[in-house]
Amino acid sequence: MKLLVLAGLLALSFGRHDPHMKHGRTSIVHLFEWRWADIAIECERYLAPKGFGGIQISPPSESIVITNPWHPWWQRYQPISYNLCSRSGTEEELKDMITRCNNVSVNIYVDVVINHMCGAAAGEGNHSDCGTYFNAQKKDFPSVPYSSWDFNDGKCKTVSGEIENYHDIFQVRDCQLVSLLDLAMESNYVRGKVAEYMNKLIDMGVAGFRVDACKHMWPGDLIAIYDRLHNLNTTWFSNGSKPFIYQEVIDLGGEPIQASEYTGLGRVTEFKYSSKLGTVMRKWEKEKLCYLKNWGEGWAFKPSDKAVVFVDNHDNQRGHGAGGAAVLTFWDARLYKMAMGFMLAHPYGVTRVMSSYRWDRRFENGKDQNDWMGPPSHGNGSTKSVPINPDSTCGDGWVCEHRWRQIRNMVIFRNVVHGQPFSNWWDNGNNQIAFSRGNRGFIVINNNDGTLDETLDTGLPEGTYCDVISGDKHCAGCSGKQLHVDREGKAHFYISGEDEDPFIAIHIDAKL
Ligand code: AAO
Repeated sequence: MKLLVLAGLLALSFGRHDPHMKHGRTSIVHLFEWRWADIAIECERYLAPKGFGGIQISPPSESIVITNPWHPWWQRYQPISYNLCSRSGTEEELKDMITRCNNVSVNIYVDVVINHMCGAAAGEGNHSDCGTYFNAQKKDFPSVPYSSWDFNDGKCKTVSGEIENYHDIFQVRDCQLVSLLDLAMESNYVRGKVAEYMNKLIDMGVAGFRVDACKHMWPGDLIAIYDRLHNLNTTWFSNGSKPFIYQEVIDLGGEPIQASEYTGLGRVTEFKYSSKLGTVMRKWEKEKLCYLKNWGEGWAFKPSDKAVVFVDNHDNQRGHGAGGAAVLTFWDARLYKMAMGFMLAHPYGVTRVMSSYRWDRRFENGKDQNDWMGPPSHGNGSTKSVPINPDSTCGDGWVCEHRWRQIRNMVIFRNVVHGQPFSNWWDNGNNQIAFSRGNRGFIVINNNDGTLDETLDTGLPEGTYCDVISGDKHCAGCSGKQLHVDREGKAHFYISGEDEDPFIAIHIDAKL
């Protein structure tokens, strides 16, 4: 009996590790700062046809509005109410977007900011997305409502009231993260309010959550909240489905709080993946691609079924959070595409693709002075919509990495090889590697300066294949390189070290 109860409990919590993606889709795209109306149409015209499984959306809760600096992106990490009213749009628009994306089987995962409200110095008034009144000095958020009772101050033992030392687990959980008003999660009332907010989103049809700043909340408090969450809406999800939970816990080692404290509750964001992959691709710290042979748990990452992985995220692409200078972003397009190619071909983790906007980077003393800049905006600070160019890229400062051919086609590759084993590894002892995913896909990467000129075991059935990095398969043939796999599964690959994209990927659905 006891065993049965335990098995039941395990099954319950395991449910939160499942992203519930449909039709064998496998990847999330983070449409950072996109408006709901743009996301809705992107689901229908692009994400569903190209096989994206879900979207991480920016926090939908009403936040403070900051004008100095001018509407920084990070104002959205300072909620002042749980009204679904933000610079991405209204509750109606959010609802319409969730419905339309679900109708084409693209899941929505919501970035929820529940650890804190706005900064302690935010003042008083109605400088919020939708004009809701709050008073940060008095810790008064009447629209939730929260009052001074609902914050942690009594528990925090630092003089400043802020986290001063990440080696003290009590400070990290009970004090303010960068002076953000820290909610008292052990309070039944606060737990109830947070769960109410998340349940409203679940009932609207979202598939799960990216939970912000989990390191700063006690795992026990989080369990108490997750246990109150509804099952997913049965209009789109099977009966009894638990919301997918992935928790932002930055664990690069060296701190007492470890991501493993949270992996029983849901998945965690594996930051080592981002920082190490950048280091390897840049060949820093004597790293080489050939060392990627045991990538994953072999690199001291969390178990694959507990991790969400990414090459960069909205913080570390601009020097916030953690990962350091090694992190690759769209600014380093050549290496970035290779890193994305590797990530999407490799079986480890649930993959998240970043979709960014450009900003005016200005480095002084090694720091980007404009790391605060918000999304492309009109003069009044409202976010611009995303225009699509005739060549299917995005305009007006939106980067849309997810629409880059090399990345989009590797998202499809990952779906095609889903569930297939990592096999046929080859390397040259240096920065040239190749591997297959069972008998469905094969990738070759040349990060040496010299040429790769090799005949390799692909594991694929005989035939001619279209390289989905240099082109696309279409009805008339292939717009990129063509590769011939012989009866033994061998094919010859030639990749110059000077190629704009020095890698090749072929899969069974790109067989000509
Ligand atoms: C803004 C202003 C602040 C102001 C505040 C309140 O910038 O000056 O005090 O408003 O008025 C975002 C922005 C913040 C912004 C905030 C609110 O990034 O700049 O503050 O919105 O508007 C920690 C947390 C992690 C957090 C990360 C940024 O653990 O949860 O800081 N990420 C999330 C979001 C993020 C958001 C928030 C949380 C807040 O993704 O967008 O902030 O909602 C160490 C620790 C990490 C810690 C970092 C940075 O990392 O381990 O836990 O992350 O420090 O403090 C090596 C180490 C690595 C270390 C790193 C940096 O790499 O290996 O462990 O160095 O020292």
